[in-house]
Amino acid sequence: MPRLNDQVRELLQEYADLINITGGDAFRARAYEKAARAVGGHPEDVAGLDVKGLQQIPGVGKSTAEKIAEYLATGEIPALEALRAEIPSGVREMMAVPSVGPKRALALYRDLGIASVDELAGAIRADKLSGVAGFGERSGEKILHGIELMRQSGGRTLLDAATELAEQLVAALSAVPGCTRCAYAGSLRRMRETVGDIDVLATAADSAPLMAALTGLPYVAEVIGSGPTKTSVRTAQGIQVDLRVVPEEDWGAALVYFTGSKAHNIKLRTMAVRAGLKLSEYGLFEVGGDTGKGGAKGSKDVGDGKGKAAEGAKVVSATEEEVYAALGLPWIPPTLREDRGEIEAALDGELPDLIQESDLRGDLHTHTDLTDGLATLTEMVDTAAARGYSYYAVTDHAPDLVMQRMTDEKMLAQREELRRLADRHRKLRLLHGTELNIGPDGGVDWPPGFLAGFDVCVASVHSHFTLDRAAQTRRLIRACENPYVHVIGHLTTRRIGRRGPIDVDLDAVFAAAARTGTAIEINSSPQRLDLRDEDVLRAKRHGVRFAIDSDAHATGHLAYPRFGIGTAQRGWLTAEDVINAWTWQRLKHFLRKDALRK
Ligand code: DGT
Ligand code: CA
Ligand code: CA
Ligand code: ZN
Repeated sequence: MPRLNDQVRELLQEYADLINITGGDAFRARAYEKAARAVGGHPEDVAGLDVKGLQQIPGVGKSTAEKIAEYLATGEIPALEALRAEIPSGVREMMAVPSVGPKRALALYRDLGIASVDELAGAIRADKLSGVAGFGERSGEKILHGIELMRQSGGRTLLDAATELAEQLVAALSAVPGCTRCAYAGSLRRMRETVGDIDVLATAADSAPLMAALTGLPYVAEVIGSGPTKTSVRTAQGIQVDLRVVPEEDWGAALVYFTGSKAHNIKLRTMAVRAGLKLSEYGLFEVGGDTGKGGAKGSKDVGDGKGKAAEGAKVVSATEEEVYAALGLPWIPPTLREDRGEIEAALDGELPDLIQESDLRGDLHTHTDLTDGLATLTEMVDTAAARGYSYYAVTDHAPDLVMQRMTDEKMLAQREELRRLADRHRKLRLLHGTELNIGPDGGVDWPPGFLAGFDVCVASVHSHFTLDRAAQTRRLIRACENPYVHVIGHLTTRRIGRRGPIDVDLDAVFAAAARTGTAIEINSSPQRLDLRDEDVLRAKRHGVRFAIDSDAHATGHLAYPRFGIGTAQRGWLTAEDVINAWTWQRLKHFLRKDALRK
C-alpha cells in the first residue's frame, strides 16, 4: 500500500489544484503544493505525528497541519470535500487528461457544458470545438491523443507503488505457517514500468491458510474470487492481486509460467514441442503416447498451456534453472523475458551480463533545497555516503528555470559548502554540478566560462515541449554538441500516464550523443523512467553511453536507481554501458569531452 505520506501528498496536491481552478488565491495554492511535496518527501511517517509534530515538517504551516491531522483522524479533509463538491467528477477526470489541464477543463464545462471525458472526445470528433476561443486546429488532435494516453495507462500501477505492495504481500504470506516459498512474478518481476496487476506465487502442502491470510489482510478491500489454487483480491488502492499456490515440486515451472511474458512463454513452449515435450505451469513433461520427434510441431496447444495432449512422465519442474536447462537454455533473467531476442541470444551463449544495482558507484543527477529539493545539501550528501557510493553529484537547477530563482552567487556559495563537506566524506568524491535547461534553440543557461567551473553538467528539456520534430531534434543535437554538457537528462520528458514524450527523431539524437561522447540518462524516478526500455535498447545500438540517475528531490529518492536498473536491464545494458558504474578514474576522463573543447 502506498505510504500514508504519499496519500497525504496526493490529497494536498489535489487541494492545490482545486483552489487554482476554482479561482482561489494562487499564493495559497502554491503553499499547499509545496506542503504536498514536503510531506511526500518527508522521511518519517506522518501517521504518528500530531498537529505540532506535523508543523515541524519544513513547508507545512498550521492550517495544512490541521488538515493532515483531520485526515489522519477521520479519513477525510472537509475543506477538500467541499471543493470537490463544487466540480462534477467528470470534469475532474477531464482535468487529468494530458494537454487539457485544470483551466481548460473548467472552461469547457462552464462555456460548453462538457462534463466528462467521453463528452469531450465526442465534441472533438464532431468538430464542435474548432472556432471556440483558445482551441486551434491541432488542440483537438492533441487532446484526443491525451485521452488515448490516459486510457492506455488506465488501471496500470507505477513500479514503485507495485513493488512496495508486492514486498508487503510476500512478507505477510511467507510468515504463514506451511508456506515454503513465496515470490512475486508477472510483469512486476520483469520490472515493466507499469503493471496491470500483481501476481504472487507460493508453495504449500495446504493452500487454505495462505488464501485466508490474503483475503484477511487489512488493506484488502474486495475478494474477486477465491479457490484452492487461485485467489484474486483488490486492495483499498484499487490494485488487483492474484495469488496462486502450487505444490513445492512445481515451483520452477509455475514461476517461469507466471513470470511471462506471454510471448516469452509461447516461444519456450514451441521449443519444448520441437523437442517432443510439453511445457505448462505444472512442469515439463514427455508427451504421452506420441514420442515422434517433431510430430507435435505446430500442435494447437502451443500458446495456451492447458494443452490436451496426454501428459507423460514429468521431466522437471522444481526450479527455473532446471526448466530452462531441460530446454537447452541457460537461466534467463526475468527483465529480458519479452521475446526481444533473448531466447536466440541464450541459444548462442550471448546473453548480456546485465548491470546490477550493486554495480552503481555514484549518482550524477540530484537536487537540494537550494532549488526544488526538500533536503539540505548535508542531508543529501550524508544519505549518498550511507549508500556506499564512491562519487556523488549535486546538480541543482540553473537560472533559466525562472521559478527556481538560481543565481551565480548561490551556485558558487553551494560549491564552497560542498568543498567543505569533502573533509567529512573522504571516501565519497563530491562533484559540483548543475541541471541546465536546454533552450528552444539548444542553448543552455550559462556561457562557457561559468560552465567550465562545474564538475558535471546534466542538460534537460523543461520547456517548449510542443516544438515540431525538426526543431526538437535540432535543439537536442546542439545540446549534445556542447562541450560542457555531459548527460542529457530525461530526454523525452514524458510522465507516465500524464504527459507523452516530445516529438523527436531519437535515432538522430542517439547518433549525436554517441559521436560527441554525451551520456543519455535513464531517469529512475518511477513517474518518468525516461529513457524507456525499448529506446535504451535502440540507443545502445548507436553506441550511446548511459547514466542511471535518481533525479532525487528528497533523501528517500536516492533509492530510485533500483527502478532505473530495471529499465536498463530491460534495455540489455551491461555495466560497461553505464558511466556511473565506472570507476572515478574512468568517469573523470569521460567528463572532459576533450575533443570537443579544442
Ligand atoms: P500485466 O499484469 O498486464 O502487467 O502483465 P503480466 O505479464 O503480469 O500478465 P498477467 O498478470 O495477465 O499474467 C501473468 C503471467 O502469466 C504472464 O506474464 C504470462 C502468464 N500468462 C497469463 N496468461 C497467459 C496465456 O494465456 N498464455 C501464456 N502462455 N501465458 C500466460
Ligand atoms: Ca500481472
Ligand atoms: Ca495476473
Ligand atoms: Zn532534475
